[in-house]
Amino acid sequence: MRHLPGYLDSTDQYALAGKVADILHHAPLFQPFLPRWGTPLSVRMSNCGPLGWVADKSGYRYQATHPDTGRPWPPMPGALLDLWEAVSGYEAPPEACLVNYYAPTAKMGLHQDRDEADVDAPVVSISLGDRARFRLGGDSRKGPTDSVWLESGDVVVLEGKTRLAFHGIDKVEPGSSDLLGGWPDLFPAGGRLNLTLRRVTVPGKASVR
Ligand SMILES: O=C(O)CCC(=O)C(=O)O
Ligand SMILES: [Mn+2]
Repeated sequence: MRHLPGYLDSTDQYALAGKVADILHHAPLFQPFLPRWGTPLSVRMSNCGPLGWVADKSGYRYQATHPDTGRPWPPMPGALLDLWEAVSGYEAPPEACLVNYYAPTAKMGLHQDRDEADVDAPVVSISLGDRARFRLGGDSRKGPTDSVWLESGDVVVLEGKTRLAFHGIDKVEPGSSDLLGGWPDLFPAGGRLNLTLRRVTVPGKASVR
């Protein structure tokens, strides 16, 4: 994977966190559930862009509307489209930006990002707020893994051999950043945001899956 430490400086991080706060005021964090077991994930989510990723008892999928409010997702901020253009090397714009919010005790188990029809496009993700330990494995759940700490402002690109690699978040280090303290109504406990930009459909083809 490509890790770009400190890609966003503190001014850009603050501006982007403000855009995310606007998004969350229109499209509040929802509680995703593991489809087969119905257990809640510890991360809460929202999205912006034409499509959003959701997880509930009927499965994982992309859809154009918020699962609780039924409203379309807010548009993707221009800063995210620009960032994608600068780092993805991909011909077409992203269609979904998943907003993950990690409260201090949240984590994300090892998984692959593979609900996209287009797996040639990279996945680009941006970290804001508390640092977190990101784990990257190979193309099977059992293989060896490696880990790296992601700090606020870091960008990660999953591309090539790592596009479908297993990955997850082991833990967040509470209190390691004060960025989200700027929005106490949304993030009273601080924590971490991760924005994951994805191309969902193959350019020129209509279907989501
Ligand atoms: O929080 C992260 O850095 C990773 C998030 C992730 O893997 C996902 O949303 O699919
Ligand atoms: Mn992922």
